[in-house]
Amino acid sequence: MNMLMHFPKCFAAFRWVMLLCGGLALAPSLAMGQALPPQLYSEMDGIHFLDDGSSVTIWGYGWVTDGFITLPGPLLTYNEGQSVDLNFVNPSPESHTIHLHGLDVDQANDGVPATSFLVPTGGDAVYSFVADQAGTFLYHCHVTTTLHLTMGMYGMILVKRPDQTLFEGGPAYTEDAPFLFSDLEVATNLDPVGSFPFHDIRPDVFMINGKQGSQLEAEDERVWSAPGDTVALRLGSMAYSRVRCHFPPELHAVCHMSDGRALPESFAVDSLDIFPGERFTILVAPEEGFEGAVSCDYWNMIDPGIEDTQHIHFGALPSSVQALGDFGAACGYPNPASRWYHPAGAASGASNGFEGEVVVTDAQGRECFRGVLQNGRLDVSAWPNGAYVARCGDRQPTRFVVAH
Ligand SMILES: [Cu+2]
Repeated sequence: MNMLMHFPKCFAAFRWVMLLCGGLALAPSLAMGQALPPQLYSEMDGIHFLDDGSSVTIWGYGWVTDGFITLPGPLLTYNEGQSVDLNFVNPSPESHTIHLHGLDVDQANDGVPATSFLVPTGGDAVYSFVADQAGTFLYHCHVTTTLHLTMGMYGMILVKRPDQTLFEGGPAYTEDAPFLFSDLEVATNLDPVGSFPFHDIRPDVFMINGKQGSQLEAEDERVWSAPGDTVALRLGSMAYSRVRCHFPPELHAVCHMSDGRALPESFAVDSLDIFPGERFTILVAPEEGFEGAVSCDYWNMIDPGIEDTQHIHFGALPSSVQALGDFGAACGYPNPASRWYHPAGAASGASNGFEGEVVVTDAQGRECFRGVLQNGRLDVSAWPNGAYVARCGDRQPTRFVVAH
C-alpha cells in the first residue's frame, strides 16, 4: 500500500482533492452517505496557550473532521487484535511521518523516514498494522526528530481489551486515564528555524496532556472516581526531562505494565521514574472521597535537579453516579474544545465509528439527550456542570463530566 508514496506529487495532490470531495473514488468499499474513515492531518501553524496566558507556535496532528491540531495529538484508541489503517494527510509546508513507538509494526509502516517513507507536503499515506498487544504506546513524527517532536508532533495510543482487563489474564479495571508527559523550550517553539542546533533543547515548560499548573486543576482535567472504581493510569513520556511520579498512599497504586507489556510481577508503587519514550500502566483504587494529586517532578537530565512539578488531580464523584451502573469514565485528553462530548474509547468521535442512537442521563437518572450524534460528538456547551452517563447501543456505558 505504500506504493502510493512513490507516485508523483501531483497524484498525491489529486488524491487530497478527491478526499476533500468525498473520497468515494478512493474508497470504493464505502457506501454513499457513510462517513469517511478517520484521518489524521498535520499542520505547522498551531497556537498553544501556556498557563500564564502567553502562547507558543506548535506543529502537530489533528483530526481532519475537527479541523485543528492539538498538543499532544489526538488519543488513538484501538481494540486488541484490530487491523488498523491509520490514514494520514500532510498539507503542511514540510515532510512528516507517524512513527508508531512501541507497536510491533512492520518496517514499511514504522514511520522512520530512512527505513519506511516520508509523507511530503500535499502527500498522504496509510499506516497499516495489527494492534495485537493490549497496552500503552506513543506516536510521533520522525523527521528531524528532536525539533519536530519538541514542536508538538506526538500523541498516545491505547490498545484496549473489550473485556476491560489490562491484558490477557490481567486485572480488570473501570476506566482509563491517559496522561502524557512532555516539555518544550519556549524560544525553540517561537523560532524553530533559528533554534539550530536542533538537538540543543533546554525545556522551560513542563506539561501533562499539554497542560500545566492551574490548567491541570480544571475539573475536566481531573481523574474522577466513584467508590470502588479502579482507574488505569496510562502514563507515557515524550519529555526531554526525567519524570518522577509520587503516588499518595490513598491511591493504593500498583504497577502492572511497562512499555506495552505485562510485567512478570506487579508491584505496589509509591514513586516511579519515567524516562523519555517509556510507558507504564498503574492501577489506582482511590479511597472514598479522595481528592488529592499525583505529583510529578521534572528532572533535568543534563544538570541533575528538579526543574518543575506538575500534578494529576483526583476528584470524588457522588455515589448517585456510581449507582447508575457498572461503567467506565471518559476523561479529557487533551480537551481543547470541552464543549464537545465524544463517546467512549475515542478522543475523536469519528474514530469510534458509532452511528446509532445515543442516550445520555444525568446523575439523577434524568434523560438529557437521545439521538444520533452529528460528526460523532455532542455539543454540551449549554449543559449544567455535573456528571453524566452515555449509552451507545449495547456498548459499555460511559461516564463523563461537564465542567465549564
Ligand atoms: Cu514532522
